[in-house]
Amino acid sequence: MKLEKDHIDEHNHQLTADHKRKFEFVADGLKNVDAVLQKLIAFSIAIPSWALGTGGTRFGRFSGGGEPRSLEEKISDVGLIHALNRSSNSISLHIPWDIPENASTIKALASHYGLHFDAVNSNTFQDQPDQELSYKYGSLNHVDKAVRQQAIEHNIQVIKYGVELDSKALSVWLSDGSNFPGQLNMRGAFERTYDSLQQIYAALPGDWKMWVEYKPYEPNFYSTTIGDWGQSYLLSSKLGNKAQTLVDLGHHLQGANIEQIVALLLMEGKLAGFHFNDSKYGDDDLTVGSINPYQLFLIFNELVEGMDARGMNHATGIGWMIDASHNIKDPIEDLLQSVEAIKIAYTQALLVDQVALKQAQQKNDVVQAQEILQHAYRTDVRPLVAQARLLAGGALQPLSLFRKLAVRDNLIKERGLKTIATGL
Ligand SMILES: [Mn+2]
Repeated sequence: MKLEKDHIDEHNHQLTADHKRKFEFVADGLKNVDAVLQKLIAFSIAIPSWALGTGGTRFGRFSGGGEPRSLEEKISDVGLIHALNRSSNSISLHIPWDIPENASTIKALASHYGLHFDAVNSNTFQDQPDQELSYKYGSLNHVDKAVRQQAIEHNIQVIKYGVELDSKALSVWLSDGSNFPGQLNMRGAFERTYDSLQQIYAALPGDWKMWVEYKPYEPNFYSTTIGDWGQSYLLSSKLGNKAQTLVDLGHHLQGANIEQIVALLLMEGKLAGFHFNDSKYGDDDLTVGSINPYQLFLIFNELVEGMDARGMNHATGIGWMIDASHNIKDPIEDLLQSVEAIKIAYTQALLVDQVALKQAQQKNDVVQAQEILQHAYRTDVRPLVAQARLLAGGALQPLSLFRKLAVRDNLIKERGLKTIATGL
């Protein structure tokens, strides 16, 4: 289904008076409104190809209907999201769930919707039907060289797919690890992983990056070979400048201070980017901002301050991607909510008075420092985000327009009720 410009214009027209009043109220108190709006217009978040279908639980999967049946339909769904919010201009592919059979056709289709391809993701955490050797006991850290070789070759194949699509990064997440003490020699597992990654790194084109993701547990429950940011940082440092650490918000033990991790990785030039989601207990992969929006704001505060300190472009300096998957929401509605939550947190961070905050820190004025942060966090910035979207040609209220146009019903009519998208 393609969204017509008339739909958006009519929707915006109906909401203009109310929006204008709210925007002027919040803009009135700000010094740098135009600069904030320009940054918001430039800021875009990649949509992963696996988030467009309803995700599964360990116990079952409940399709919502009208799910994309092919890569082409996934691109069409991202195109729809981008037309509504003008902030989702790229798609991140997972290989082999979404193999681009004909790269030039796929690229042309994406560009028809104003999209390009973000990082490509390899998969050595499950066996594919035609696969010779199993990853049951690991992939890049496997004790058998032949299994490692198979996993290395898969990653190199993923790079080749990415090159055809003009991607610029390979994202590597491994489930390698052990379920029980004694199962693995930890040092040996790390060294084998490093050796395998070196061979993949050698196959990266000159302008590419390797993003090394970490995760403390699940599916392995005793040790994960790249278990935390220190282990990822160690690998990416040993590998070289093209390797960086990828932070997935759900991949931390409870209570971890993610904003501090982010601040230090950024300081070292080793922050690859983000996989956004939210969680209460573990790697829950819930909608961004649904559980702990204050943490998201604090992370963005470190990002904005740290990127400005290094003279980095907020929009392009690191990778921004959603990595969520759940089973009860309409996937497109969920992604619209996620992008909105990210943009709200980013806007709030842009409003932090960094000069005053530094002065308060210098004077050890703890109370004032908290006031400054929370003043920004408690500002209702939604009219600013909406105004940026309006200027960029999007809908003032993407979610309500999606519902008003009965997009999902149309997709079900087109694709059927029992469709299931590839993915977990
Ligand atoms: Mn992730």
